[in-house]
Amino acid sequence: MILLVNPQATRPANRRFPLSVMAVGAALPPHVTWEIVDGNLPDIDVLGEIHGHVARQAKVADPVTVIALSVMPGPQLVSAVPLSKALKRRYPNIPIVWGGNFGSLYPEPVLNAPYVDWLVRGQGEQTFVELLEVLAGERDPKTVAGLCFRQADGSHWKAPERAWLGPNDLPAPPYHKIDVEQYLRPTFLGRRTGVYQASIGCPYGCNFCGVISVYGRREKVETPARAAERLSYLVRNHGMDSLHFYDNNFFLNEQHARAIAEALKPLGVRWWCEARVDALERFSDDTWRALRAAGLTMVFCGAESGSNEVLAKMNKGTTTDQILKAAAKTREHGIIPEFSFVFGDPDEPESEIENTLAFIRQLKTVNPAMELISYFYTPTPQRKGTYGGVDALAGTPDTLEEWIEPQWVAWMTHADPDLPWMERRLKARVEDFELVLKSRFPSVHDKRTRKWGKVLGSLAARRRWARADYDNPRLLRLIRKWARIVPDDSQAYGHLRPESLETDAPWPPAEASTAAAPSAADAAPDQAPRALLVD
Ligand code: B12
Ligand code: SF4
Repeated sequence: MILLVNPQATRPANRRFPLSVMAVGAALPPHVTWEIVDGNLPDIDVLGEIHGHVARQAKVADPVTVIALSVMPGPQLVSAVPLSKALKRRYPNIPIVWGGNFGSLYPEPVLNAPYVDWLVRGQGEQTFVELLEVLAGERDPKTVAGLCFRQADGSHWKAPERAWLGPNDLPAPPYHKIDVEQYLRPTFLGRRTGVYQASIGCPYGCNFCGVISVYGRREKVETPARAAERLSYLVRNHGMDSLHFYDNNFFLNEQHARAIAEALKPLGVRWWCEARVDALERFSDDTWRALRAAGLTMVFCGAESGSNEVLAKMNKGTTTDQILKAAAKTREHGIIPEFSFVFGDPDEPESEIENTLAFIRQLKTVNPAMELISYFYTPTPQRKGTYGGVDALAGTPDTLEEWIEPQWVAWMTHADPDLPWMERRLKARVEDFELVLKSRFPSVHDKRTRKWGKVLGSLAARRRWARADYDNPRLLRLIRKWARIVPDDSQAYGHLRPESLETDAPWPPAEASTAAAPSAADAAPDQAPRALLVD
């Protein structure tokens, strides 16, 4: 049996289908048995679950032969490192495999980790099947594209990348392997929101983006009719009423958008997707109407900056004029736009921040329903180089232990990157702006502020917003604090609790055991830190 593990990446309340491990499992040959262990489920003890599987399978003629983890940069990495160590310590003879975005971007630290045996880079389905052939002694690991490992002399073997397949050539998500009911959760879109990815990659070339580093500048899309057929299963059998598309770039062009609208309309779901402003502003009114009628409720656009020079420097391929036009179109058709901005241009951080803040005000006038998502500039993958006229960024860590230190997690999540050109006062300026804006116009996603807090905050922020005065909004901070609904668990995004990492035993372990039965120590929930979770 193969265990496919999704280490905890988010609060249980925000769990979604673990599509990454579902995709890998779906592609396994029929004779291979497999199970998913999802660390995002409420109250799950991941190690305990794995121990249970290992113990049970040892008694039947189908022992666990591989434990494979999906690892995304950020909090999931923080969960995956101690989990992998604990597993290797407990089961030194079961190969530990990593796949997912982190190792695809940063293979070296994964290959330096003695508790990870194999790394699958890029698309995982075929590579993982071929790895199983390697483990069965049927093939030379060096013949497997996308596979990486430590060689006997300690050097790293990194196979050439694998030519990846589009969604039409891959199996459907295996919903029968998860408890679907556990994952259809309420969101702004509906009471039972699901997730789906109907394309892979992105054809654009924004030079800060991790997607093209993994998939190249290409996108392959699933035929809309095929996607709709898969989704109709969830609507019919599980009452899914809304949907979040994970695609990096949902609409290839207008014709594709129309085909999507036609295929999704009969499902009667409200949906969210990501799109480019240059694609959106070209859509005819008929297409906008068709999308609205098909359930498009919110569209996320990487606006990035209020300056055309900076957009050109990012190789974004869009202009501020296109952003404004997309905002106007969404208003006209009653669709909420989410615009994300990246603050902290290395060359002129201060003037660029002011410029972008002024642009966001303008956007808010064009479409008052717009939602703001803000990030701080963090080139991915990090490159050594000259930024803002100074040599900066020493490159990324060589070990996973360093990667899970707070400053690197902050960098991976774009939340609080420690960058030489991004002074604290500039960061505070952006945060204060965001607080004034979000107090004045509470976000539709905000379920954590009590209703009275939203009303009070909006009133208290009125004058500041009108005067563009964002400096140190102490009263708004207080209102936000008072009106906060205490989350139903104690996990908070961005709060790295050092003690949860300190409980992590040193590596290598003093002694390793091959026993299959779980021990109380291994089952301790603190092995996988639950502190750093996405909100
Ligand atoms: C879902 C998702 C999340 C969810 C994760 C839910 C979960 N895992 O349970 C949540 C909301 C938690 C999340 C958070 C973040 N995410 Co995220 N996320 C995504 C998203 C939208 C979809 C991923 C997905 O499921 N795709 C569908 C599956 C089928 O594809 P896949 O994951 O790529 O898996 C394939 C391969 O990677 C590989 N593979 C993956 N796992 C494994 C495991 C094994 C064993 C093998 C063999 C292969 C393998 O094979 C799979 C099939 O081909 C992607 C964007 C995208 N469309 O890819 C961003 C993305 C992965 N996220 C990203 C980022 C940056 C983040 C955050 C850091 C953002 C932030 N500011 O906080 C956080 C922190 C991550 C964390 N918590 O650890 C970036 C990563 C790029 C980068 N910089 O490296 C992406 C690409 C978005 C982007 N456009 O920049 N995210
Ligand atoms: S459009 Fe989005 S996904 Fe595509 S390269 Fe640019 S930032 Fe990345």
